[in-house]
Order: sequence, then C-alpha cells, then structure tokens
Amino acid sequence: MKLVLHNYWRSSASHRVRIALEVKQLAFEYAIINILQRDQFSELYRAMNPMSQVPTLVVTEDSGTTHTLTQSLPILEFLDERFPTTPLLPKDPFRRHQVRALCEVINSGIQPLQNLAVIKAIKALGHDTNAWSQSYITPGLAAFEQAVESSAGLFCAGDAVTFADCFLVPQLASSRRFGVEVERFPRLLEIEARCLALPAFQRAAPDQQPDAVK
Ligand SMILES: N[C@@H](CCC(=O)N[C@@H](CS)C(=O)NCC(=O)O)C(=O)O
Repeated sequence: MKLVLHNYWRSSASHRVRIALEVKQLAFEYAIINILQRDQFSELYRAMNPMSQVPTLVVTEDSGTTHTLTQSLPILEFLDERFPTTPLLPKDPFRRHQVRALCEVINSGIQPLQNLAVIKAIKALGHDTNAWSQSYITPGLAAFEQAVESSAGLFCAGDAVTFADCFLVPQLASSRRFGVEVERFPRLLEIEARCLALPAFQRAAPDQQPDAVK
C-alpha cells in the first residue's frame, strides 16, 4: 500500500494527519500543496479535494486501486481502522465519544473560523484578523481544557495518545501564530509538552517538513 499526503507544513489539519501517520509508523510520500500560493485551487488538486483544502491522502492498494481521502478526521478514522496497531481511539464507547467530542471542539468550533480563506475575507473587510481569530480560539481552548479535566490522564483522554492529541498539538501551534495567550491553559500545555517529547510528534512538526520556511 502506498500513501501520498498532499499537505502544507503550516496547515493544522495536515499536521493532524502527519502525527497519526508518524504514531503508526506509516511511511508516506509528502506532496506539497502551497496554500499561500493558491495551489489548492488548481484544477488537478480541486479534482481530488472539492473544498480546495489540505490535507488529501491518496491511498494506492497493492492491487493498484486508488482511493482519494479528504477531511482530516475521517482520514484519522480510516488510518485507525486500516492500521489498528498503536490505536488512536480507546476501546470503551464512552471514552471514544470523549475523544471525538474533543476533536469536534477544534474541528468545527475553532479551526474553520481561523482558516486561511476566512482570515483573508476578514482582512478584506478591514477587520483585525488576530482579534477575530483570538475571539474564537481562546474560548474554544477554554472549553477544550474544561473537557480535558474529566478525560485526561497523561494525554487528552487517558494515558495513551488519541485523536484528541493529534488535534490539540496543531491547534496550539496555530493559536500561537494568532497571538493567543496559550499560557492561560496550563493543563493543555502540560499535555502538549508530553506529546512533543515523543519522536512521532517531533517528526510531524511543521518546522521539520520539506516545505517549511524557517
Ligand atoms: N475540515 C478540513 C479542514 C481543512 C482546512 O481547513 N485546511 C486548511 C489548512 S489548515 C486549508 O486548506 N485552507 C486553504 C484555504 O483556506 O484556502 C479537514 O479537517 O481536513
């Protein structure tokens, strides 16, 4: 099976998938989609990802059949089902719900409101883009931290890395870029530090990617 991840170094949704691939020790080819240079709007890429967003994971089976997977959360679900070694979801259905609910706080409650296309639109309207994004990120992270109080162990949900950690670490990275005072969330920073001590998270980090601008 061959995996090609079409992604961008600083995209948080891409970062989530890279973490999962690295935790599961899956080799993948890195295809650069520079969203600042509008690569996501090319005809070729749009055919793969009709939302013109990264990431897209192209999976080619040994038989030659190709599958084009979009949306980071369903991609994580696919990876966990197809490659169950080092699971990223707990076994218990209530714990699984906790993990998925944490992911949704970021997936639908924070990231879409600070996505590049939204930031460009806010800028075009003459608004302060940092003030805009902070007004969604800060309460979103506060909600995440409150939820983590009842789910966390060493990581966001229990003592093993889950999808929730794959979401939290990229979100904290982009929150800092938008000037959010992440120090207000000590529990989240503690979990982030534990994640970043793991080689898989280090390999998936934005500044370690081939298209990183340093
Ligand atoms: N729900 C999507 C969100 C993907 C997304 O928003 N990607 C951003 C980068 S993190 C993007 O491609 N933005 C390009 C744009 O706004 O033009 C997912 O989880 O895959």
